[in-house]
Amino acid sequence: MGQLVTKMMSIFGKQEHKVIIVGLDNAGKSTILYQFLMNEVVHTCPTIGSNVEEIVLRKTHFLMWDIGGQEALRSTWNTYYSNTEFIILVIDSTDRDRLLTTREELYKMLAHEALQDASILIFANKQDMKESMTTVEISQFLTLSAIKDHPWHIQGCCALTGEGLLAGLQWIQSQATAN
Ligand SMILES: Nc1nc2c(ncn2[C@@H]2O[C@H](COP(=O)(O)OP(=O)(O)O)[C@@H](O)[C@H]2O)c(=O)[nH]1
Ligand SMILES: [Mg+2]
Repeated sequence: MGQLVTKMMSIFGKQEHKVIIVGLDNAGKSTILYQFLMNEVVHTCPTIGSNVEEIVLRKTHFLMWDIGGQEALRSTWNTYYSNTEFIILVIDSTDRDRLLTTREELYKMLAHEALQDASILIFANKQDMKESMTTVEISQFLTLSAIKDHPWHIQGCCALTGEGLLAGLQWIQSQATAN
C-alpha cells in the first residue's frame, strides 16, 4: 500500500523534485548515485530507467538523472533541463587540468533559461586522494561567491566511502522544503 501511494504521488503529485547530476566524465557521478541507492537513510524506489532513480529523504522525493559527461554528450545536457529544480555538479577534485572546462560548463548552465530557478550543489569529489584540491580552492577557481542568482552550496565528498554525500543531499532537501 505504501509503495502504491508513493507511485501515485510520483505520477500525480507535485512533490517530486527533479535533480540532474552533471559533471565531466570520470568525476564520480554514477558512483554517487549508486551510494545514494545503497544508503539506509535514503529510501529508493525501483529503477525507473537506465539513468534515472527515485530517492526519498525525509518524505521528500527526488528524481535523479545521471547524465553522461563525455565531451560529445555535453551538448545534449540541455535536453534534460526542463523542470529541473536542482543541479548536482560533480567535480573530480584531482582533475586540475579540466577544472577550466568544468567552470565553462557551470556558467553555461547557470545562464540557461530553463535553469533560472535551479539551485546548485557542487560535490568536490575524491577528497580521499592526496593531490585533491580543497573545497576552498575549487570555490575560488569557480568564483562561486559571484553567483548571486542561484542558491549554491559546495560540499567535499568521497563517493567511494560515501563521506559528505548525505550532507550534500540534506542541503538539497532543506532547499526543497524551504519556502
Ligand atoms: N579515489 C576515488 N575514486 C573515485 C571516487 N568517486 C569515484 N571514483 C572513481 O572514479 C571513476 C569514475 O567514477 P564514475 O562514477 O564512473 O564517474 P562518472 O563518469 O562521473 O559517472 C571510477 O573508477 C570510480 O571508482 C572517490 O571519491 N575517490
Ligand atoms: Mg557515469
